[in-house]
Amino acid sequence: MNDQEYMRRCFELARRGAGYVSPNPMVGAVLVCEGKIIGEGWHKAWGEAHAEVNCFNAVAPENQHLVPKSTLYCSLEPCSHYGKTPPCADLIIARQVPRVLVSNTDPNPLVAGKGLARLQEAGIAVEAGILEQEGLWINRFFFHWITQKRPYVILKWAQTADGFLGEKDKRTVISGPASQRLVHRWRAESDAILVGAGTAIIDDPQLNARHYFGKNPLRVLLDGKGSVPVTRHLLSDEQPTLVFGPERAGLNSSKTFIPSAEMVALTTVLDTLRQQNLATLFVEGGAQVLQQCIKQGLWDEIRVIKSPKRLGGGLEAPRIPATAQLRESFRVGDDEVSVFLRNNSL
Ligand code: AOF
Ligand code: ZN
Repeated sequence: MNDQEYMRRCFELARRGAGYVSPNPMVGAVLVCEGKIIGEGWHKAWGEAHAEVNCFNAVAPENQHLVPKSTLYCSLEPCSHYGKTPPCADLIIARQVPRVLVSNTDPNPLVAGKGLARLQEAGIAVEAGILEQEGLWINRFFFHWITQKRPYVILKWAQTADGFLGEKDKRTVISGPASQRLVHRWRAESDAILVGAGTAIIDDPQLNARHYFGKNPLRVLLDGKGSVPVTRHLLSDEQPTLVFGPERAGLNSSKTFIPSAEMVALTTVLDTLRQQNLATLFVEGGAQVLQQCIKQGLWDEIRVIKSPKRLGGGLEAPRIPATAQLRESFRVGDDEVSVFLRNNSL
């Protein structure tokens, strides 16, 4: 295997942390001695050990003597700061690894090149930029979080082939069962999920990841007028919901209210989420909330599921902004999924 292939392995391992590490990056590490992988690790959950630590810990006792002859591949620059764990750069130096290859440097101001510098000062051969674009893509939420200091906003909707979200004032099933699974994966990989009052009333969604695996995102409801009946899932079940709107009596303690204007300001929502370290927001509707996000430029990615069904009328789907860049398009069952990006440097 060559350097790129080992780095791809780091990315695969890193992805295992999806949904669990935010707002930290997903990071994978692989230790290679004479063409053989002797250790692999990844950052498994926020606040827990970094990828490098897990990688060293995975080396079998009989291979420990090989560590000072190995190359460490790491999808992100090893850290140099005391955070919730000690600096990985110090561990790498202590374990006498002679060579370290990374994909991305860490934009976190606490690290930002200092990790690589420390390794070099200790005489370690260092190379950065291996599959850099892939690394930036995989960790786009993290890079956005560090540089923009607000959650990465993903808009999602399902529409018919003739451009409708559904019939007016009626729950309409548009996408197929395979797309539903994909949506639940997207939910599991998001920190928070947002809907407006109309969707909560008409669709009564649960907004959890029950058809996939992994954690459920924090549900966020815009209910400035307090019009959502307390019998709806978002207000009545056991899962937490953050509600922007007037407090309602008699609900269980998993519901939190934030007083707001009748027309809840999206910037206030994003600010509140940022303060709670929630780095990704998945917006599932309805039409009005999606339109507002687009109008105010508060989006980073749009995921559209297009079904072959036709409705001939109803609630119109939002228009994709002219500046959006199509990143990928693929079929899921009978549906077509398209992913658009705002930032075309990715
Ligand atoms: C690494 N390896 O696997 C990760 C790194 O609060 P802490 O101590 O967990 O530090 C979090 C920061 O460390 C995070 O913002 C990012 O800069 C870096 N993440 N670094 O060497 C890892 N996850
Ligand atoms: Zn670290």
